[in-house]
Amino acid sequence: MTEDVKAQKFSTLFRWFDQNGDGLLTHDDLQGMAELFAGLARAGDKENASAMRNAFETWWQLLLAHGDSDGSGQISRQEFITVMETNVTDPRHFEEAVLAIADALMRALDTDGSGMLSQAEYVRMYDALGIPPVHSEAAFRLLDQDGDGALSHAEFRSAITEFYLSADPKAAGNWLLGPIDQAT
Ligand SMILES: [Ca+2]
Ligand SMILES: [Ca+2]
Ligand SMILES: [Ca+2]
Repeated sequence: MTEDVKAQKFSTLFRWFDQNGDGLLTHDDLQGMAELFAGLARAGDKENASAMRNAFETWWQLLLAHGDSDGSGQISRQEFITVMETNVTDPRHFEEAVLAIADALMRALDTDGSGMLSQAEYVRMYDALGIPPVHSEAAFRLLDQDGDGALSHAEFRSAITEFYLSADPKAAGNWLLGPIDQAT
């Protein structure tokens, strides 16, 4: 049963990444995601924008190299779930793809340069990335583990890591994208 939670989260992620909604992931979908993320960086913040673009490209190359089992150049939902579990969440790949995006995203969202994300800075991510904002306040409270009213870099990283690695249905990080899919 525990693996089901991860499959549900990766299924939710797949639906979000499939920008044109055709039920397959292609290079275009991942580039579309990269542009959504890069758009959160302030004008002139080339460093974080290009870090996010590069990390999405790395992610796509991992999907293609390890997940495209039928060699179609497209990744199906089942191929995505499998390659996420077996390969992308492998520590060395997780760092260069997923956490590289998380680190640049955190810096891009921290518009006042405080080193922490206020609720307003955090919530801005939802609209811009096309995540339904209805659960953003609840998510913020869950992810703010020490309850000081702001997300530290460590709290943000831990939320992302829990979303991808935890099989615990109650993990706070599961809330990153709102409620997870109930069926895969
Ligand atoms: Ca697609
Ligand atoms: Ca801040
Ligand atoms: Ca905090």
